Amino acid sequence: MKPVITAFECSPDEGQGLARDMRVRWALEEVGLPYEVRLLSFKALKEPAHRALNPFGSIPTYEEGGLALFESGAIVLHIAERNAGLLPDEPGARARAIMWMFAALNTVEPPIVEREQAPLLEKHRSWYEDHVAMIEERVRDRLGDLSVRLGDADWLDGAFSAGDLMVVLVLRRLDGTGIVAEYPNLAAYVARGEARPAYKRAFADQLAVFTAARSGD
Ligand code: GTB
Repeated sequence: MKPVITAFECSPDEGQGLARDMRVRWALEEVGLPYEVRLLSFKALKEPAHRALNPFGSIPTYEEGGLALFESGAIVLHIAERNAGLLPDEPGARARAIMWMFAALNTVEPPIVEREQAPLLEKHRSWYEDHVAMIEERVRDRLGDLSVRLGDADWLDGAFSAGDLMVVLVLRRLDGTGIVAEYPNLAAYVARGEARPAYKRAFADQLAVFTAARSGD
């Protein structure tokens, strides 16, 4: 039986692949696991049927037989642990790949999400410009450190892993800000991720959902 994931029926990112179902789609494509997608409206997200799967009423979720998971990081880790292609076999390298997944979600992503949300929540405030500048400094701190660690390597720790998948997609959330371009090795790293055939398939699939929703408007 194919796993079933959930995604927005009409994503607010207009198919740019910035919503978190992209992480799960890309992971499933990397390991070659066919899957189905259940599309949800914003209203359906908050209904009891979906909250039974995810108490926070958000996407993505993942169902496989009797197992139901939420949290994109937990879902990608589950996929990566059970299928070859996203985690090295050698125990130390495997632990480090998982460490990079956590670094993406717990260390790199938080100021990026804050940067993303500031215009939506605070634009009318007198201190808005100063606050955005302060958040962007925190984002640059993280990217500067990441850039130094990556150096001229292709991936963060040897072969491409679930850690790179997470870091690439977290950095993509800065699209449109110009900040990643300030670190040419990180910009090239993101481009390498986007060039992977599995990424392209995942991106095309989520874009097709948005395009179909638009054409039905
Ligand atoms: N920590 C959870 C995870 O990693 O799975 C976070 C899940 C989450 O926030 N999901 C969002 C959601 O369902 C979608 S991805 N939000 C609806 C709700 O909670 O009511 C976040 C997202 C949304 C839109 C854009 N965008 O338009 O660019 C980017 C990212």
